Amino acid sequence: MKALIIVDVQNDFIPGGALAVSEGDQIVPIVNQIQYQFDFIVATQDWHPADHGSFAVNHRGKKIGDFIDLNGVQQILWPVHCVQGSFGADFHSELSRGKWRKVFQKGTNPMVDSYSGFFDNNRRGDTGLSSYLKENGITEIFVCGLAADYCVKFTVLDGISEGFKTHLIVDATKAVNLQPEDYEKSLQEMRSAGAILVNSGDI
Ligand code: VGL
Ligand code: ZN
Repeated sequence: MKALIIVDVQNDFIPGGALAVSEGDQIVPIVNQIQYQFDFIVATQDWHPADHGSFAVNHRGKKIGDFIDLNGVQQILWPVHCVQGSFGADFHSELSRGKWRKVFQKGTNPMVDSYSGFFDNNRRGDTGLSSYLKENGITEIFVCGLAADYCVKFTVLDGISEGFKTHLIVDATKAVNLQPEDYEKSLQEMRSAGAILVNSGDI
């Protein structure tokens, strides 16, 4: 059985938000449309405490975009975003949520970032998403949301390594593009790892 995973469609990743993904709002009607094709839908939510180690303000003398070592894992520093309970952490107001089975929150441990909806960046923390899908007979996943070059990419890569037949819905994602080529590179990386790239109209 197939499942749709909607990654981090939250106000802070939408134009006007703290970590805005350009044109991020344009995927919302597409994601709403896709949901009609699925009986099994889950979402992920970036959900950081204010003292999270990925925020540049929490490191004296560091700025956004700098790299640090965060407990042995290389970490790029971000603006403050998706703080638990804030407006920025909320889902986009026009995103349909009526069919969602469960929301998996991630990035709650201040000592490690978590891009993937499955595991922390050090692969120790587990959100429970993989076992939840497997317990429900899911063998095939379709991933969409924000951002293509971070949380969507790592969710796709972990989905493959967890043994799911994994699809990326290309027209239902947008990239941060810290470097202009990051979007293309991440598509390439997902494709070579075994992801199937589809458009929403093909599902
Ligand atoms: C994300 C950077 C930091 C994402 C989350 O959802 O892609 N990117 N936190
Ligand atoms: Zn984050």
